[in-house]
Amino acid sequence: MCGIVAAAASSNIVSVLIEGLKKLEYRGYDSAGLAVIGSQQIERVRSVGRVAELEKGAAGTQSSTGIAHTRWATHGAPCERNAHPHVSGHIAVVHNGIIENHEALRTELSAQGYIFTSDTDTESIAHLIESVQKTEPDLFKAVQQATRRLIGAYAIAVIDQRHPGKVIVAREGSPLLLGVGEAGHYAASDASALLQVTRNMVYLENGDIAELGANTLRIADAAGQAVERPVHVSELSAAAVELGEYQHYMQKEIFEQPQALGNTLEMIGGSKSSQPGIFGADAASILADVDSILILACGTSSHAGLTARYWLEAIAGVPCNVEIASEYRYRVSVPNPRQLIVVISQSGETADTLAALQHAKAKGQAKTLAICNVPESAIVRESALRFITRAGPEIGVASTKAFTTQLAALFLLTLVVAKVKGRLSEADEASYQEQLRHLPVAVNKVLALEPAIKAWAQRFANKSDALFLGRGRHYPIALEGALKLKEISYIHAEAYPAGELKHGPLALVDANMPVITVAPNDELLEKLKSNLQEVRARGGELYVFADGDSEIEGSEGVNIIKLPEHYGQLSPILHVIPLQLLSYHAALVKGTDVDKPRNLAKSVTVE
Ligand code: HGA
Repeated sequence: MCGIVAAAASSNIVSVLIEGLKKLEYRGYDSAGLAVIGSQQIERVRSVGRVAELEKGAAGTQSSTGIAHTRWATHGAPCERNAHPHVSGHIAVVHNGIIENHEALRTELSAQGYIFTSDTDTESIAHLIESVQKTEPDLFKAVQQATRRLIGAYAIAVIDQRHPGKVIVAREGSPLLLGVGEAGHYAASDASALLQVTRNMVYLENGDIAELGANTLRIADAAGQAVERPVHVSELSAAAVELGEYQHYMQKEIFEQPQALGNTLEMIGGSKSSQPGIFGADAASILADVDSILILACGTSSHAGLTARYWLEAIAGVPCNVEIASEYRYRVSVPNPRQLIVVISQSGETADTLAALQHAKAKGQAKTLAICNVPESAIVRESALRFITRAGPEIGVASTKAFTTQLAALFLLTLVVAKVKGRLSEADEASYQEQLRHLPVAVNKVLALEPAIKAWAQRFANKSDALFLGRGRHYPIALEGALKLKEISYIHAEAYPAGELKHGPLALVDANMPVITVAPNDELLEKLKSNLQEVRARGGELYVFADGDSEIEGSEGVNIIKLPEHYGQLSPILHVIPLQLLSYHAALVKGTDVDKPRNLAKSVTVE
């Protein structure tokens, strides 16, 4: 999604803006632009495509004050005319979010004589601020007044040629944080863009407006009162967002999974592993009274939720439902104050998941838990309980290590709920803990299967469709495998519970349809084998991921890779890894942009 970088400093900031945008590239974008206070007038450079293009166009531009943007189009095609910043008179604006009343504003401002040169909702913000300035020349106050008229979500940064040395930023719904550096003040959509200049970050609240100068910073809250927001020292390591020896972030992140899981499980160690306190100080009392669980999430995170449903009902004996956040937030549902709402999001800024959380709370559901990879994110701040996965920054758009660490967190939740409810025997607890501790080693062994998986990928990368099958707690893993393949290789893929095959999808099976099957050695394997026969009987080519101790052998049309260990309840965490590698290698064969697949964005901060 869109990325914002802004700076007001004592020396030239153009390279800071460009470097910042490069760090935000992972969010996904289609065009980029920047505007700076020039010697005579605002100087603006925009380009379609990569930030590297913008960098060329901005060569020679110098200023100590400026704003920059990577755009992921929501209103108006991705083209230079629609790229941000948008200019009105002396001012320039960049924006992340959606202004829902932009049509009404466009009509009103056009009637005042403003000429719109883009199709974006954002341009109405620029003209609105300019129009307010006719009666309110103070830029800070003008932005304050203008934002009160905006309906929707926004993070904006504004400069005005008549107020050199100042950047005004504001946020409502969309992410924006400030950096307090030695030589200036900065703003960005996430901390990775600002690590080049400072580790001191200030997180803005919804409704906040801030004025950044080289040596000054002031913030007003939604009510217009001056406020101090605490400075956090970011623990993000600059190296964590570098590619290092890898060709792609997705590849790096797949191979970081043993470490990410180790880090996520590190704080648990020993007998404390099933203690409620790992979810927050109030977890014991909140969980004791819980009678059911509702998991709300989008995309890959929803697949983590679907897997956890099998664990929560089988191990903890608590009824669990999983719902797509964008569905839940708009449907009439029956609130249950004793239900635990679990929201899952890598970034913690996913617009639909955040809105679903707020919707649940507004309906009186106060028992909320966030599972998230970003400690300071909105979803974490707004939940009663929290578990921070320690996957480290995930840059590839297709989620990998965030997913497996979410699964680890959800398994811990299962153990804690089971224990609070008196449904976890000491022996089971000890055995699950042992499996968790061993998980990084087990994942490493699965990663070692890469050469065989790569060979498979070469064979079916030229197919246009693929079917994924799984059963039980591995059905969501089949869903995740299909999603990964779609996202980065653009091969159409669908996942079904294997038992559903004969209820429809079998009609699609022929020699051109690879059928990828997640087939661990669990209680459903024999049933699954029958489903595989149904595929073979129709000439379908099977690619089966089994376990080392399974009695299942390869034959004509049946390709088998065996995972070294059979991992019981935690097996979904291992079985998703070959599917990640399969999509990655299929995408490499197809030559797609693995880390930034077309049309997609990383932090989905718009609805
Ligand atoms: N609505 C604006 C900004 C889009 C955005 O925030 N994407 O993440 C536009 O379409 O330009």
